Amino acid sequence: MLTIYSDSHRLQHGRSELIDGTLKPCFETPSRADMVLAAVRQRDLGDVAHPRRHGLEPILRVHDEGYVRFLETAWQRWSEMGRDYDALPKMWQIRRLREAVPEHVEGQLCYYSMDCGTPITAGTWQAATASSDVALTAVDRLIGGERAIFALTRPPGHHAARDYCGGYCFFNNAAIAAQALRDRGAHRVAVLDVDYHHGNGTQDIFYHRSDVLFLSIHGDPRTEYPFFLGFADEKGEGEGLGYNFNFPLAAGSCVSTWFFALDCALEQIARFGAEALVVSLGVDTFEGDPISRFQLGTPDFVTLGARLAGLKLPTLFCLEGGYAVGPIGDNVVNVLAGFEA
Ligand code: Q9C
Ligand code: ZN
Repeated sequence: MLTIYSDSHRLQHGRSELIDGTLKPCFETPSRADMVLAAVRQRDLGDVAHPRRHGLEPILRVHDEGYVRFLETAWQRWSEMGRDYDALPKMWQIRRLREAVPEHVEGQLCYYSMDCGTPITAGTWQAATASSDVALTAVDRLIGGERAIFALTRPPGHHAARDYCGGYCFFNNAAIAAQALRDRGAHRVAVLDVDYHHGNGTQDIFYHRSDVLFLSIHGDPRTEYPFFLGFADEKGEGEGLGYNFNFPLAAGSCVSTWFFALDCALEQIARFGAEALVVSLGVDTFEGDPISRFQLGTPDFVTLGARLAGLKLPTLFCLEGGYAVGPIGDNVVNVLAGFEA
């Protein structure tokens, strides 16, 4: 399987996130992508190609222009105030506060974010646009006739909604790819999110649409991040009613429970008649993940890949989460190798 990869991911290297009431070193690190690339090479998955630049147009198909311009200018405006540490928001536009977009960069940082774990740094814009270019180049190759492509996207994307960042995500690579597939002729596209966390951003982007089916298997938001979305009764709205499926599973759920949910999701994708599949591939479902609580073992990821291959669809894998850095490469490559076996 071909991998698309860019070194520019290293430009996103946040210092800290607010976790358990204290600033801790970011879990989302450059070493994650380095480890995945090393495993791709070591296990001979296939060629590794660099992305081609696609510009902002395909990003603006799913993201709000004000949000995109904010990300483009945020670091410069922040650092002009004499700050050289990461930009993190410290309050939000909660109930009964005014909804207008603030003028000041600090207010905008709060307006365009969902949490305190997603630092904007000097290299964020370049890394995030490169990550989307990785996904879009994978789309080019899929349209060109490849059966499956691995987009080694970092920073990840699935928590980024139309107009906010969060959960270590800035641009929603999987959503941008799904939209690009639609724009280039696929009538129905399914996005399956197997990351431990609900793909709130992807759900947000496609919630009112029937041409992109979104399905997510994740830790129950009653106890797990992102808390405010990902419940089973979110089924889509308007045209999109019946095209959104959430499979929240209790934290600590066993492997067979997880695979039962996967079977339900695959059945819906087949029923929908998808012409292409985008997989938001987080491996934070791993038993050893430091911030998540499912129990998949390294060999289970081979099974996941094999089941996905059973759909017999052109498939684009986008990397999302996975924070057990040592095993992340084997876990990811197991999915891809299982798909190809
Ligand atoms: N301060 C992905 O797996 N954890 N994102 C809560 C917030 C955030 C995970 C900490 C988890 C986000 C792509
Ligand atoms: Zn995750």
